[in-house]
Amino acid sequence: MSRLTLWRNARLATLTPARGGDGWGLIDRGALLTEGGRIAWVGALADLPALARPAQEVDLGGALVTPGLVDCHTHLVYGGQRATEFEQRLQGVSYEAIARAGGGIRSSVAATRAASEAQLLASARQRALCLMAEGVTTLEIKSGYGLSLEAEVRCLRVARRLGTTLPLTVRTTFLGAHAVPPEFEGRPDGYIDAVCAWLPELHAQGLVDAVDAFCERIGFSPAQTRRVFDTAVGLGLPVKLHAEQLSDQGGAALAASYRALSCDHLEHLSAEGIAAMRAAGTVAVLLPGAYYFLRETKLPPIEALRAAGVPLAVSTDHNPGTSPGLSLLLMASMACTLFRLTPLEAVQGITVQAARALGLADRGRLAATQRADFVAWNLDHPNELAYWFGRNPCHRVVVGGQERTPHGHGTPL
Ligand code: DI6
Ligand code: FE
Repeated sequence: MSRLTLWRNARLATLTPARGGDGWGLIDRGALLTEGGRIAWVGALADLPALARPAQEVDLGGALVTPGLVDCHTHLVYGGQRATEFEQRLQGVSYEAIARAGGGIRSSVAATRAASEAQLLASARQRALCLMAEGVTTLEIKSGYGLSLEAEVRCLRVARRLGTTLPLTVRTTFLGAHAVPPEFEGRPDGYIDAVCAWLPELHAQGLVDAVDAFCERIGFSPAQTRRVFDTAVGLGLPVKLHAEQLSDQGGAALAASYRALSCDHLEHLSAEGIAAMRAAGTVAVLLPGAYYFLRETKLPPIEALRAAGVPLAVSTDHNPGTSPGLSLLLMASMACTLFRLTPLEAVQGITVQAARALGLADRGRLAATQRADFVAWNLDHPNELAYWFGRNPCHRVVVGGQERTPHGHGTPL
């Protein structure tokens, strides 16, 4: 029997431009044919191959359909919250000063260590459901609030568990080099030794898809970052980097020399960093939520990145300290208003370019052989994805060829 499903009566934004078309790749009166978890064919219904004999048909009611959204940078697993620190920052205490005084990331580390695996799973699951309600079908989750082997294992296991129990793909990233934990106070190199020793163990347990570090004055030096990357590359793991968020450490060029999948934040990125990222094909992940919540004023060099042809992704950076937001669509909006991306760039940034930042070439566009992850929206045009905020237009979500339930969170127009 045919395993083909025909999804008809859709207006498609394929993000695969036809010759002479714009980047949206719009197809009116469109249809998708899926086979198992993959897209077998995409086009105008009138062009459906005569040989296609779908076993079932689904009427999408004329809805706008885009690829499933990809949130490529989150710190979703942690204990507690940091609203009091937010109040301190509003009183004028800087994020760096709070970190240096032992608060910041370290306070989330204490709360994470104190939480059970079941508690961490329950809170992270609620956050994942928020992102999923807006059409996220692939989610990256970093560790980095455990900072001991046992607690990092716990956080990565929770991330993996979300991927096996919820209808979405989860990619895990080991961010042991996020901050120096209290037991290594004053001994950052000793802590990096430990991180490098844990990584083979975590990898052997199948818990790590990529390795990240926080290269910053209040994080780790380029030399320390290099040691983490050498260990990752020795295990065949791809790397990415929190680079030039608060200062220019030359982190982007360093990461590019390891063919990093992405460099993230980049407010203080230099021309050399841009050139190195371009040469290495490294994606720039823009995080307007952190820029907004830290009330930053220094913009990432968007125009220079665009001129160099560096791919631009956009993500929530969801975390308790610098970006407690759980709306990828709001990030798309802020990527336009704060960072001056076009709506098309912002939507590419939460789909195809975000997938690229995770090293995933099989998603982010609607095209034959891509994963059958797509979203039907209560919208007329895909540029509205970066336009509305505080409204969820997500109508139906299909993951791996299966409609996800509960799917209806949309507000009818
Ligand atoms: N940069 C960030 O914005 C997050 N981590 C990082 O390296 C913030 C982490 C936190 O403040 O809890
Ligand atoms: Fe981050």
